[in-house]
Amino acid sequence: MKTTLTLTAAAAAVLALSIQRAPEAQAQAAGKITGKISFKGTLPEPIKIRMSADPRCLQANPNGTERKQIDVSGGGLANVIVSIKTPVKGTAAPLTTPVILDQQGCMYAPPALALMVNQPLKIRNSDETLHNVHPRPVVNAGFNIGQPRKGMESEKKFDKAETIFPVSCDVHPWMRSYIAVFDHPYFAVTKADGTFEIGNVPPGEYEVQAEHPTLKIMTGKAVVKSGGTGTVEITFTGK
Ligand SMILES: [Cu+2]
Repeated sequence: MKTTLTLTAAAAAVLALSIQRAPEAQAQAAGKITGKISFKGTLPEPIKIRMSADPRCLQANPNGTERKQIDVSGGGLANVIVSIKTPVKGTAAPLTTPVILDQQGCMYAPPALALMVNQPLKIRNSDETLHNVHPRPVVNAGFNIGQPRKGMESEKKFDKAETIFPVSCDVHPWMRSYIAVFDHPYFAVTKADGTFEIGNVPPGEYEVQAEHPTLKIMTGKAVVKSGGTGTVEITFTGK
């Protein structure tokens, strides 16, 4: 009887110690995924834009402008929306900081953006002319709003995850941006040099997806160790 009691007390002590130590031993620090998305192949000619249809737009771009469908700098591909494709354990906090879609010089800035479900999209008119904002999602509800004056802002949200879809302006048919919506916060848009960083990623092995507005979806793999950086390089190829 006495032996049993002693053992029980020892077991309890071990148990208490393990409970005390458990959070530290199991703590897995979030890491990140970084990398570069590249493009190899023949680049299509940029779309030439003449803005004579709207005197205010013409004033902002007297010599016209152009929009690159595939924007490559030093081999790096800009405006690629990179995200984790495989499910991520745990529930990530929603993103609440608004993402801005600006209309400036009768062009959209940025040319591509990504949002988490229900993250605010702030649409701004920085031009002295009428713009109308017309996203064309398939899964989410679309909308079509006019912004007749400079300085106007509208806030919108998309409540479902959806792959990349276009936004256009019915007044200025050359205007184009692209939006993707995710049900998690693990995404980023590549910078001008094709690089990206997805932060606060729990340790794990991930399939990484790269979506470009006019190219087919590509994937890669990244491994994130506790507190570490997983890297992935994905190359799109043209015709
Ligand atoms: Cu417009």
